[in-house]
Formats: sequence, structure tokens, C-alpha cells
Amino acid sequence: MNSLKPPSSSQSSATVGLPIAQKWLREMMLIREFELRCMQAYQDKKIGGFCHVYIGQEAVAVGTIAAIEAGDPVVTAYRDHGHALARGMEARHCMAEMFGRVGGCAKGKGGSMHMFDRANNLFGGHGIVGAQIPLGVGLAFATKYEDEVINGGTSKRVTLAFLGDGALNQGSVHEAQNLAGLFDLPVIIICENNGYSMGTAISRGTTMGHDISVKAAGYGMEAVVMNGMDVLDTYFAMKELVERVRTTSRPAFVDMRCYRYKGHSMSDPRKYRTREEEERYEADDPIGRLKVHLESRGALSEEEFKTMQRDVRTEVREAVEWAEKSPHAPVSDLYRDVYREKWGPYTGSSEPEMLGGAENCAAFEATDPQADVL
Ligand SMILES: Cc1ncc(C[n+]2csc(CCOP(=O)(O)OP(=O)(O)O)c2C)c(N)n1
Ligand SMILES: [Mg+2]
Repeated sequence: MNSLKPPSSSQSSATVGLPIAQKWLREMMLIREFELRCMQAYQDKKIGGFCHVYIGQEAVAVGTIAAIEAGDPVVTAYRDHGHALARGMEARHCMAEMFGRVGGCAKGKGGSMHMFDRANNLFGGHGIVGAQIPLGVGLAFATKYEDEVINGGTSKRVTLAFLGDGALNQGSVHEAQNLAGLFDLPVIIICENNGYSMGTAISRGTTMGHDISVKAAGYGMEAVVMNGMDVLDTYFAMKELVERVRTTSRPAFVDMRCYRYKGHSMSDPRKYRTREEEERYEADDPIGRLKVHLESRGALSEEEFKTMQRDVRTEVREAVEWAEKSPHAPVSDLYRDVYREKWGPYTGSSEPEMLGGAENCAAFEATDPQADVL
């Protein structure tokens, strides 16, 4: 048998070929290695600004994104390197963005929290807690409108909108869920429930923290609890849900149970939880789990695993080298690709305008009363 089946508890009839499962193992290992190198580079002050690593949650990005199509939009929060890599962004573009270099996916202007990849339908990377959920609902509205109204067919794309458990308490998340329910929007809101919002445990900050899935009922949304520590469980459960949402065009909510091994950000000493708790989750590591699974099927030898490890190390080392060689954006580019609202009397349009390069810089400073705070 050269394929894997869903756990017996699942209704799914999908199977996964062993080569695909091997690919997922490599993807999770690439994300892990990428982030370990990011932590190092951050400590060496080669990466500036904020940096939130995803270590421990790799199975979520890999398992969920494997269950959608290339044309399906994805939007997420600031812990976004794993999603970007799982969506197909090249490690060097992701790393150059971390380093603030022009070779980055956002030309180095976004950094860690703002991974964008239009070609792969990844719409960020967002730093305002919860703000990406209205965007995700908007993306689902846009795909449905385009498929049904503009193209006169049926809605066929599904948006994945990720958020953290802490973001669940943001007002705009609830407004967006209400609209998703009212308008029958094909969006899956995936709450990466790692148990903590910075240093606040979910039980201290969120009502019904022991079962957040019940919140979805208020918006008429189906809710599913998934095991985000196991890529196979995640994939099979998501595959089923994605197909249902694609067919019914009804929104859904996922309580994705997972754990981040490291601190909230690089400056977090993790005093709010015990080392025993961390070790308990680390012993159940998603990479180790899939490795054992493949080994037990005779689909992975120790030698093959080591080769995979060497491979991802080389890929990430080359990404760092490439990022370091990529130049910083020139100062004249500071205002390029920046939206600004028009100032002054109404000109007949409230559309924001897109700033060009250096030529606009002087005009911007001359007309914008806030320019000196930039
Ligand atoms: C609107 C807003 N409020 C507060 C913050 C500061 N902040 C950044 S991350 C965070 C915690 C979010 O936790 P969670 O949603 O569980 O995501 P996780 O970090 O666990 O992935 C807070 C309060 C912010 N960025 N935006
Ligand atoms: Mg959290």
C-alpha cells in the first residue's frame, strides 16, 4: 500500500500518496530550519523589527494549504513565515524580506510580519491583531462576486483566513463573521489555537476558552476542531471541510489545536508557562510524528531523513547568503508603492493614489502635513 488513509474517526475517503507525505515532511523541516536561522540572524542583529516564529505549528500551515487549490486566496497574521513557505514562496525571497532587502517578497519594506505573494495568492502577513479576518471575508466576497456575477458561473474558490486565539476577541473579527454568515461567503476561518495570546493563557482572556468552536454557532457557521500537531489529521479534516465549503459556499470555523514552542516574539522570556508544559508538546512534535509514520510504512529510512535534513539546511543557508547579498532599498524608493489618501478639497474621487518613486517624494513632503513624522 503506497498511500496513507485518514484516521478511522474521519469521514474522509481521501488518501495521500507516500511521496506527497514525504514532501510535507520536507516542507515542515524547511520551515523549522528557516526559522531557526531567522532566530540566529535576529540575535546577530541582521534582522530588525518584530519577529514571531512558528516553530511547533508547522503542521497547520502545511496541512491546511495542502488541502486547497492554487487559486484559493490565503490571508494570515504576523506569524506568517510558515504560511508563505507552504504556499510556495521561495525561501530566498522570504529570507530577503526578513533582512529588509530588495530581493524580498515586498522589496524589504514589510519584513517578518508582511509576507505577500500575489502569484501564489497569499495576501499577507498582517500585524494588527484580527485585522486580516475582514480582509479574508472581503477576499471571499470578491471571488464569489467574480465567479458568479462577473463570470456568470458558480462560486468555486475557497479563502483561508488564519488568526490566533487572542485575535478572537477583536470586534472586527465578529463583524466579519456576521457578514460571512449573512452573505454565504466561502471562507474558512482557521483559529490557530496555541493556547496563548502573548503571555495570556486562553482560559484567562477568552470566554469558553476550553471550547471556542461554540462561538461559530452564533454566526450560523459550521465549526470543526482539528489536531494541528499532526499534518495528516489536519490535511484529511481540512480536505473534507474545504470541499464542503466549496460546494455549499457557506463559511466555516476551525479550532486548530496547536502549540508554539518558542516565545510570542524574540523578546519573550516565557515566564507565564512551565518548561514541563513545553516539553510535553515538544515530545509530540509534528515533524517527529510524520517521520515515525513514514518509517513504519517503510517509506523513509534514517539515511533518507538525513539527506532531507542536509538538503533543507543547504537551501536555507543559500537563502541567507542570497538575502545578505541583496541590497537595501535606496532612500529614493521610500515612497514607491505606497498608497496615500488625497488631501485637500474633494477632487471628484476618493480613490487613494499610488505613489511612485523619488519624483513624488518632494511633492509628498510639500503637501502632507504628517510627512515629517515618517
Ligand atoms: C489591535 C492590536 N492589539 C494588540 C496588538 C499587540 N499584540 C500583538 S500579538 C498579540 C497577541 C495575539 O495572540 P494570538 O492571536 O493568540 O496569536 P499568536 O501570537 O498566539 O500567534 C497582541 C496583543 C496588536 N498587534 N494589534
Ligand atoms: Mg495564540
